[in-house]
Amino acid sequence: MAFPTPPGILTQRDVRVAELDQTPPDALLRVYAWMQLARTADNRILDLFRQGLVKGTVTGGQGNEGLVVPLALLADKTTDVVSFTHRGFGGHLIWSGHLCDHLNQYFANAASPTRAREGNIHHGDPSHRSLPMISHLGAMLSNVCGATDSQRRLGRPAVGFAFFGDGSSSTGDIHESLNLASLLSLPVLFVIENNRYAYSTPVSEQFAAGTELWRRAAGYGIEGFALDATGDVAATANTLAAVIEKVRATSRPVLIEVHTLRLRGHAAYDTCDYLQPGESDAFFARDPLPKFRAQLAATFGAAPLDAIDAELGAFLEACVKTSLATPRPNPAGMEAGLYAPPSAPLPWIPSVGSTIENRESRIENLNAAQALNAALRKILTERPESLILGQDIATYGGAFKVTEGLFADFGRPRVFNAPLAESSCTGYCIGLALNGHRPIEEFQFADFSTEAITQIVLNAATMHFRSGAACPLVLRLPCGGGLTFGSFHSQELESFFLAMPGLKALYPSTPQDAFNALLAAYEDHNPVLLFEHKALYRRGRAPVAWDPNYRDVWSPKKLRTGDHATFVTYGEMTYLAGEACDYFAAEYEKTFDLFDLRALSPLKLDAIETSLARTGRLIVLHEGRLTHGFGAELVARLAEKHFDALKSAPLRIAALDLPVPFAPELEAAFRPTKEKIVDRIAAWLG
Ligand SMILES: Cc1ncc(C[n+]2csc(CCOP(=O)(O)OP(=O)(O)O)c2C)c(N)n1
Ligand SMILES: [Mg+2]
Repeated sequence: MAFPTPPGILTQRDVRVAELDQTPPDALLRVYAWMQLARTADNRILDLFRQGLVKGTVTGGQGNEGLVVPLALLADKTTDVVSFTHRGFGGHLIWSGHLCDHLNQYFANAASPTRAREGNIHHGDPSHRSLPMISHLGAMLSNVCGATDSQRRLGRPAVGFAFFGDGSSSTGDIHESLNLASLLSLPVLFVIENNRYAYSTPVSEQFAAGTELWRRAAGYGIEGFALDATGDVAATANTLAAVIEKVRATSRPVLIEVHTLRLRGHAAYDTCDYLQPGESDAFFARDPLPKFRAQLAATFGAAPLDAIDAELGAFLEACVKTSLATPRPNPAGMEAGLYAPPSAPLPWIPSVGSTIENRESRIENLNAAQALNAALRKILTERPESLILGQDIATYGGAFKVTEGLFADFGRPRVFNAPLAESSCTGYCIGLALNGHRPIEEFQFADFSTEAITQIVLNAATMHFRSGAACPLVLRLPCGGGLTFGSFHSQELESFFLAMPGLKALYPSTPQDAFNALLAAYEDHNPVLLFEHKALYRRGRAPVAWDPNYRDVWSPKKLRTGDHATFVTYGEMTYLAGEACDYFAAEYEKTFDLFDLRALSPLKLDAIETSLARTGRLIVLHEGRLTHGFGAELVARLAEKHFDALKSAPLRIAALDLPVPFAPELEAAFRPTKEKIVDRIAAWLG
């Protein structure tokens, strides 16, 4: 459907600093027009919500235009990075797209930029570096850090704009992101939209240490200051222009606390009964828009402003009409949209290494840690968009020495130590990935990935579904027990993560599969969890060769052939399962089809199904806990489909439903061991 032609004044989306000082200051009319459009459109959306035509939560930006509009006009939309908050409608209008695009988002219709899969103001335009927000406040800051760094790594003089409210300033991600930006010297302008409320809670109930939030900047070694965006718009624009240029020139982050307003309460449904008598009137008295209009009328006369208002009003109504007439969304294709489309194989040099000397398909005798190291080295050598980060991975080579030597050979900024900030580091990786880099993040232990749960399962994993943008990340997760590391360094988290949609997951069990899995995960356009069992890192060496079929690691591998049952496992358990198979072949003359699953998401069960249809018996073994464990899904899927072929109830062998206990005797009782596996299967065989 054709969109109405915008009024001429909206064809310009930029204001240059020099324009602010011109006489007469024509650029200020442009600032006014965008502020007025943002205000009237926000008000119109509120009306449409009340009419039942807009669903969800309508959190208007009325009162925040004095900040967001000048800033968005001053930003370099061809280079800079932004993530607006739920008060940033005016910024969205300026950054990219047509008013109809943004209204389509609110109407959640077929033309919505999120394909109606996300609502309210949770859209952006990743291809123009406007990063779509998730509800979880604080989460977007590190994404802005990553995408801005990505721009700088590509040689573009970008500035990132990371907005957050006074309420959001209490989240842990804010601290992590400010520290990370300072540490990495990222040119990000952190903007606190302090409207003195978080929903109904005033700042006095949010902070004990006063409300001069900008003073926190000193704690991060960065500049900070306060700014009132409810006063003179031109003065605000001048201050913003200066700080933007400073950040651009110095590549140092700055924190500004902007005093702003939330004229219509938190959201359309807000009763506002927590406000003091007269407080709302006082907000409206500080509203910058009428003051700005009066100031411009004094310079230009009322006529040009009246003309702008009339044109904008007509345009807004025409856009509402167009968007309302756009068809409702169609659920067809929704499931296919979960993942980014398949990637073409990268043009890898066909060898384990990448140097001129070893370009033939040489076979190396490596343990799994060395195989992963070789794959990382290959990726860093051949793929300029790659970088790796994690705690202690640089000089030290990582807790398990998987990254040994890489820092020495590739240096910063390709290989660097991350601070203990899993959430912001993962968010930073998301930002990098959205801008074309392909980061590989090592978690020191898989257990610590719970610190980044929002970024992994709600942000990265949902990215393609809701925004259409690819988010290629590899998250390396040293997992598993048996090493007397206790509850917080031994867990198997696959079913925990994979209960959420949008993640891929590989769990290699051999050095060759580890090498292949890292290449396959790296070139995938989606976030991929790479589970690396710690006990397998040094379990023994095996030949690792260049394997042109490295992508086969996305399918199960048949390890043994037999008749009596189909035995499915993965990770370290493949070795115990193999020993159990030997035992039953020798002692019971019973043989099993044994499969190493390798890919936990997406599941490709065809070969296993064919086997099950033949054997009629299913054994599933995994190291993680039984209840809600990965085996529950496998058994359910396979039994649902092949119920008629089953000759007996499937057998699930897993860990006890307990935290991982510490002492070796207790851990042995907790985990599947060869003896327990044999006993369970023997009892099952009857
Ligand atoms: C982490 C998180 N906790 C709770 C919420 C629910 N919530 C949505 S908006 C909001 C208030 C946010 O206040 P502030 O950051 O000051 O932004 P404002 O709405 O005032 O612009 C809350 C509590 C959320 N979105 N994210
Ligand atoms: Mg607030």
